[in-house]
Amino acid sequence: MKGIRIGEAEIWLKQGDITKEEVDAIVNAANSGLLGGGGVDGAIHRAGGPEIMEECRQIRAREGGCPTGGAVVTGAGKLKARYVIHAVGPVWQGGGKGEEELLRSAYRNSLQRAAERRLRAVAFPSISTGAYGYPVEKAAPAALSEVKRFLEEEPHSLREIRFVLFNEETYRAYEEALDRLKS
Ligand code: AR6
Repeated sequence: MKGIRIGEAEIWLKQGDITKEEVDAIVNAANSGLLGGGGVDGAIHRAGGPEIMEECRQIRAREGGCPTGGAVVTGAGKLKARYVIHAVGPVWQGGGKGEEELLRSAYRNSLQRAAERRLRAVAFPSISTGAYGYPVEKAAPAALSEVKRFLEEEPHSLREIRFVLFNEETYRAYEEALDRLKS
């Protein structure tokens, strides 16, 4: 595990399966329709049970889903976390379509939703770097610097942000980005 302190909060990196985390909220890498899918989204719905999808359906009926760069909250069903924050990252289209700002926005909005609920501990996956094809060596520094900026500049209740990275390659990319952020 590797970490950095920012004011009263810490950012930690670990390799693992986010569905197992005991935190106030885990973040899902969702799609705008909140329809479920593969990757971390599939794993969260499988482990959490059908209640989460039912709430997603209600949000879709009420608000038409969630825009790219946005984040919406549901309960967490059978998961140990209390909430799931469904964040929608961008599909990578080469980098010239505002992808970095949309990715930063997905992290920022997730943290905003957590702060509104006065949450202390939140776990993130590496949003957009699986099915959505965002290169992880570009996504990792954007994700970490946006979280750091939020913790430094916005009013919040957060004490721990945990990046739970599924594989070695992703973990290494975040580790390198965290080292650069420190220096
Ligand atoms: N815990 C933590 N990370 C995981 C887990 C897990 N259990 N499973 C996979 N990952 P992806 P995206 C990692 O594809 O790129 C879905 O179909 C994975 O290795 O889950 O944002 C949605 O419905 C990768 O590093 O999300 C959307 O349609 C990271 O999570 C679309 O994919 C993100 O990969 C979203 O694509």
